[in-house]
Amino acid sequence: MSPSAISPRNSVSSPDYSSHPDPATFHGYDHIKWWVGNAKQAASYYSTRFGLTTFAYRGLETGSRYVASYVVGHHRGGGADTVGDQDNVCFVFESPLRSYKYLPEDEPISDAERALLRDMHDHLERHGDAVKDVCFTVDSVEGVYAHAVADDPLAGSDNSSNLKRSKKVVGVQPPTQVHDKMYGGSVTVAVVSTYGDTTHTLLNRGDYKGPFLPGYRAVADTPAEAVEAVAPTVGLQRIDHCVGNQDWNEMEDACKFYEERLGFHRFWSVDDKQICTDFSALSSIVMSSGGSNDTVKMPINEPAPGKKKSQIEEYILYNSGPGVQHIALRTPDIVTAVSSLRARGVQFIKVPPTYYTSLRERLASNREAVAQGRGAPLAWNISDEQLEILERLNILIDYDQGGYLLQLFTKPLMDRPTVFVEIIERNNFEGFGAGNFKSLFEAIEREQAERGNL
Ligand code: TYF
Ligand code: FE
Repeated sequence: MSPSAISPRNSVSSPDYSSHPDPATFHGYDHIKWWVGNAKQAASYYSTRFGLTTFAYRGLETGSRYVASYVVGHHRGGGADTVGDQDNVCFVFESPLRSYKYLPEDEPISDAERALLRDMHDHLERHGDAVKDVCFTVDSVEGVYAHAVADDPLAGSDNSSNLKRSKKVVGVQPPTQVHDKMYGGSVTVAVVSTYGDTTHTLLNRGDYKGPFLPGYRAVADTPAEAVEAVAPTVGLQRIDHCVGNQDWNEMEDACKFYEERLGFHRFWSVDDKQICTDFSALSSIVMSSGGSNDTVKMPINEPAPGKKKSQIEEYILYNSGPGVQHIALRTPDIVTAVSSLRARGVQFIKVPPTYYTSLRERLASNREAVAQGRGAPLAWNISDEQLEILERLNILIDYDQGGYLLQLFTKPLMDRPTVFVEIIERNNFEGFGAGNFKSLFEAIEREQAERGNL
């Protein structure tokens, strides 16, 4: 089918919040935590390539004996009012500082620290460098957690609810208040598990006054400042959405988790007839936190039958199961962002020149139809000069009558073809680039072929 025939707007169903906890309780993404083999180098990579800074740290120097943790994002003075306020991009990179298997017998380590070391090493063995946790800021950590873990099989809470839920245990860490000695104030956190080994931290920053979270210290990132002094500004604004890949026939259960346990609703969906190339297909449902703002969007993908191995199957193979596939970072100016990211050595997926030929044809036929009195003019305009710039930077465009989005996808960011980043600029368009799916997936398939994966 012609790609632009799917209008995301038409598929947005009106949410029904009647049986769910107040969805307005989700304020947005606070940060995304990665478990990696070498957090020091990963932090340096994401700060210097993506124009971010390491602004908080926890490790041997701060009394953290088993885990090193670097907080990378925009440092704008610190404190609860600047971190986690949605107008921010924040990644946390963590690595184990010690072996799990080869600790000395008399190592003075707590059971909790030992379990964490084991989980980190298991995660690294199974997934490689990967996203571990997507943290949301919420009004009531207790309220969201209690609803999420109600009738958890092992959590011991009441099973009288008539929600038919999976047998999976969702509660990982019950709501806990954590005080910070150095900066003062406390936060409330809880953790629930979602698809694969991925978790969601629920966070309320309370009256905490420090740079990130209790236990962290503010740090200056002299190396990133040195790069910033010579490299062009990127201008990433916030996390727009974060997508999870599922294995065959697992999408529905993953979506039900967000509906039943977190009170999300289905914002938009496409099936495998709509997202396909000649060789592969996938289905996708966008889960959203709802409320007045829909600030948290967690799209869920699953593979669908095709002639060759789809990008989702390749991901599932190399990630050894479900996990976070891509993180979309929003910018108000994608031309500046992508020019700067390219100048900093970030590599993007390539679409062929025919993509722009066909886009120009579609725009021209719309203008012709309007001139002949058939159909309404688009509410926006991209000039020929702007189109040329977008083509030169290989940026993708999707649109409807009312608005448009500009987007571009990096190549996988690690050796395993697993996680990548999307750069996105939205102009009165809340959709998900359906008009680009075919060209994008064909471009991804060409890269897959280079990896010998078709
Ligand atoms: O925002 C978007 O357009 C993307 C599209 O495997 C997408 O989420 C969907 C599935 C996929 C890669 C990109
Ligand atoms: Fe996306």
